[in-house]
Amino acid sequence: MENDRLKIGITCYPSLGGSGVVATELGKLLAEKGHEVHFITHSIPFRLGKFHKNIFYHEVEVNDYYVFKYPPYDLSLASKMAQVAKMEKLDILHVHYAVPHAVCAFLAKEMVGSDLKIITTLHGTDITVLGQDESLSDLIRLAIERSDAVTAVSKDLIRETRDLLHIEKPIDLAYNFVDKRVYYPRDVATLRRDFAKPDEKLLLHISNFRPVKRIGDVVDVFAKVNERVPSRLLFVGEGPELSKTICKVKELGLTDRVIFAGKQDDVAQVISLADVMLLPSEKESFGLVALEAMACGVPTVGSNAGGIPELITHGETGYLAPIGDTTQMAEHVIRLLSDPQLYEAMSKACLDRAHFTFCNDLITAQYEQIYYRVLGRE
Ligand code: GMT
Repeated sequence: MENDRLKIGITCYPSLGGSGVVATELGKLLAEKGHEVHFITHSIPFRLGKFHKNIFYHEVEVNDYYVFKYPPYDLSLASKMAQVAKMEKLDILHVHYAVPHAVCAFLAKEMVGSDLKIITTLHGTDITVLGQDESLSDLIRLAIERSDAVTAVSKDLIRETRDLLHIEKPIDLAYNFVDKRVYYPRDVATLRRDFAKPDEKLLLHISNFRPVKRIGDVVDVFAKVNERVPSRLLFVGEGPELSKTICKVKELGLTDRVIFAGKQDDVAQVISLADVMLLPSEKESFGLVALEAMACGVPTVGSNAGGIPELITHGETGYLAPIGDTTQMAEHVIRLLSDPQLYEAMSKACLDRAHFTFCNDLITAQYEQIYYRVLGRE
């Protein structure tokens, strides 16, 4: 129905990890369903890919006038949001992160009027920011309270947001998702020979190498596994902990067995090379990379932090252990890699769970329902 076609503005960090990926993929899927999607960001989202007739991009330019000690990005973003909302007659502004994006959306709505509805998706980072600067709590609370709807990517994040910010407002649960047309087990038999010998297993870790990812634990788990099961470790991504990790690998005499591949675009192909994904994070509101692995039939072994247990069912689609317990994590990996029947069953369970529970169609429909609800068009 023409009436159902929405005009949706999306703001996210276009170059940042899981939240940027989810926001961009959601925009692409909404556009495929016939909605008009306007990305309002400081640069083109890195996963935007091919040109699509329903997708528009509006660049936020920051005024670097010399009286400003700090160029006011947030104000430029709020003005751009208001400008695009008026010009394109947006129904919805869907922002990812309360600070600063929901605050900017709130300002934009003040400029445009109450017909513009704001949806804020929390990815956990606001809570991390709060941990570093408590003075921001009133601002984060305002951004959440003034949104027309708020979603979070796990039950754990909803609980944490309520506990830390004392928010009464309902928060919808909308899990992250993967596009099943992109994330499936790829045929990488030939490529795999470049990374591991036929009798070796390949362990994988993908992240932005922030301290919260506990990369040292990845190396420790690998070292323990490699003593019993000949293996290699593939690291994808880069960030603040990279050089420390390279040093640790060297100290443990594992340089020949560890590959640092840096940032990679074709994540599904890289994941398909691996036997196990390692995710021993200290904090993880969801753990999108574990879902990407699951959708390629690769089980994750990691910590039980935050929302990870909502994604990975211990013993069915992977194994979880307390944060920092690298011995238990290594034992799980060894058991999994030493039992082909167990591995096959788990890999199949991964595919089923990813495609049924975290499927793009399901979650996109959930977001659409929220949009129609706030617009009173249910
Ligand atoms: O984990 C990061 O460092 C990146 C961060 C982001 O903003 O993209 O990830 C957060 O959002 C992802 C998408 O919802 C989640 O899958 C990650 O678990 C979450 N990271 C943390 O909670 C540490």
